[in-house]
Amino acid sequence: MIKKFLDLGSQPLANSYISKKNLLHKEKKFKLEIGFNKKNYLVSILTTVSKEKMFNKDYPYKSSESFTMRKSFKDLAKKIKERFNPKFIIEIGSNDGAFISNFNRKHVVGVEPCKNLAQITKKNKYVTHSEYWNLKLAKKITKSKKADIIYSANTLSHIENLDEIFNAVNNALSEKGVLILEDPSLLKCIQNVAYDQFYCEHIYVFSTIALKNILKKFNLEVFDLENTKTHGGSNRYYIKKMSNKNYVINKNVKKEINKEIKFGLNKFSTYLKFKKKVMSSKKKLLEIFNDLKSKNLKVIGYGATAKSCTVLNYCGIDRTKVDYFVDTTSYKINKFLPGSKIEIKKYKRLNIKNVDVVYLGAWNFKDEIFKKEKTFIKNGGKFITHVPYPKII
Ligand code: JHZ
Repeated sequence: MIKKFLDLGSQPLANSYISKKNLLHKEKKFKLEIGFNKKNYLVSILTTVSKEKMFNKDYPYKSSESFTMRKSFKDLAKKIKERFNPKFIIEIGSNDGAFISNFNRKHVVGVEPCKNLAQITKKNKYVTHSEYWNLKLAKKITKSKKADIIYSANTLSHIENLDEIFNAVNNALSEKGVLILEDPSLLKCIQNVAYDQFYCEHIYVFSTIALKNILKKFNLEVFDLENTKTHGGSNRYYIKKMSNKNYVINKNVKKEINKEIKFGLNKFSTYLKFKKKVMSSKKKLLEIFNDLKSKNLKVIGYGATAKSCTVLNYCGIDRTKVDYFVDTTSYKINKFLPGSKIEIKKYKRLNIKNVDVVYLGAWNFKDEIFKKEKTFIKNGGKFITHVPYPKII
């Protein structure tokens, strides 16, 4: 039933940054192929990696690293308080606490299997279960009361067994409770040729039409939806039990569904067109890098993202094309990007004296980065982005 439409080659684990002493070790690689399920419209990667290999005590990504994400979580927390006035919130994938830290400790519980991240919220006195979300854990957390809100951002797309997730959610959510999910939008990903949304951790990139089909099995339904700018364009879904008549279904749900169908997210041919665009994106990006090299310009990368791993390894971009990356995440500094083995250095404000062109690994934070680097831009510094098509800006 799942038909493959894209092959992004053999890829290392996207978040497995290499330390200097392991640089010569052979990296384990996995096929990165993407497929479309014609029955429920779900788009997924075809070879999955065990969750223990990806989400463990060494997980490098921290949501709080960016101002954009901190602001997005703060604004949402305010909205949730005003609209739902919840007394008991569970966050699945609480990371370093960027969302839960906006709530009173009495009202919120985090679930975070990556022990290094859970440690941060525990230290800040937030109840955190350092386990994978499942039915057993859901029952344990909601033994005395069910949740008013269950929130999960950029986590559901990382969990292979969706049945397990929604079974557990159904059990933990009160009858009048609301599940809020936030993940990159497939429509935006395809429209923007942002093929780097696909990597080992992103098992799914959801469309509303696929999510609707999955939720139906669990008697859950989307009653409201917001398009957000985070992570290159995401959807925030407000979901309730079908039996809960407290909320009417907002018109914008149908509107989004119509938009997706009009674009063709329910048709395999759309994904074949996407594949062609991805292939020409690779060609164009390589032309840009080769041209810069022929002019002897100094090129570095900005934001050693998980997404960059897909681009660098699919396009075959290595140290011969990009000198090094800069990143603010302490865990990544002085390590090397998986596969391409490009070094990651501690972020320092860009200076035209040291660098000519900067590849935006974190293109999803373009506005935040451009604001920060306005002097570099004013002095003639340039950036490369591959979204929505490779160009120098
Ligand atoms: P960012 C991760 O993906 C992994 P990545 C994960 N699988 C996922 O789904 C998303 O996050 C949510 C740095 N940076 O958010 C910080 C600067 O150095 O695009 C980060 O390393 N300076 C969980 O890795 C990276 O860029 C800056 O000014 O693709 C951004 O990573 C800013 C703004 C960021 O996610």
